[in-house]
Amino acid sequence: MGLEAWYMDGSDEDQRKPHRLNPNQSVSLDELRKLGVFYWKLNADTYETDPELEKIRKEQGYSYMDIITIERDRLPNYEEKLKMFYEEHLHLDDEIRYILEGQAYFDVRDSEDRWIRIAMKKGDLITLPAGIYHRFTLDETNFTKAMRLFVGEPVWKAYNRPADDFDIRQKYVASLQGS
Ligand code: KMT
Ligand code: NI
Repeated sequence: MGLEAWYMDGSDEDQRKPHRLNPNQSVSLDELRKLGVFYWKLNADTYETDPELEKIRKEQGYSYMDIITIERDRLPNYEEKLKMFYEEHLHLDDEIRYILEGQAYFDVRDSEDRWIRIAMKKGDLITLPAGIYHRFTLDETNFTKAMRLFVGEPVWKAYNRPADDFDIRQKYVASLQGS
């Protein structure tokens, strides 16, 4: 299959839990595409020499890459960073992440401002468009190792919501019309 995604419940319980609705309301790759979210499945065991990854990087212009391990005692300022990652925010550029080990959730807002939770597992590469409101959390396994890709020199700056007046936000919202 592909990637699993679903609409979230509104409970304040632990962010690391799945937060599925009951009954579950899943979200297809097609629906994600309409939001500008794109996905590839790769073989993470061979990421260092994978021609498929090379092809994507070349075609998409992902010249920059680094690897981040998100785990207590491995990531400096772990608690603080996780808190930041889970604040609803946007970036001026696409956010591109490839899960090499472990798993995690990316949450994105749909066109009606509902939260969609995207379960990312080993081998999943995702791109979130510039201007989309989103957030990130580990799941209950508390560990992931991810490749961060970027077009040119990376800019990690996040703008927390509300950032509705930003050009990139307006451009993103306009891109949703008629799709
Ligand atoms: C972001 O901007 O939300 C992040 O970089 C999330 C953590 S990277 C796996
Ligand atoms: Ni982000």
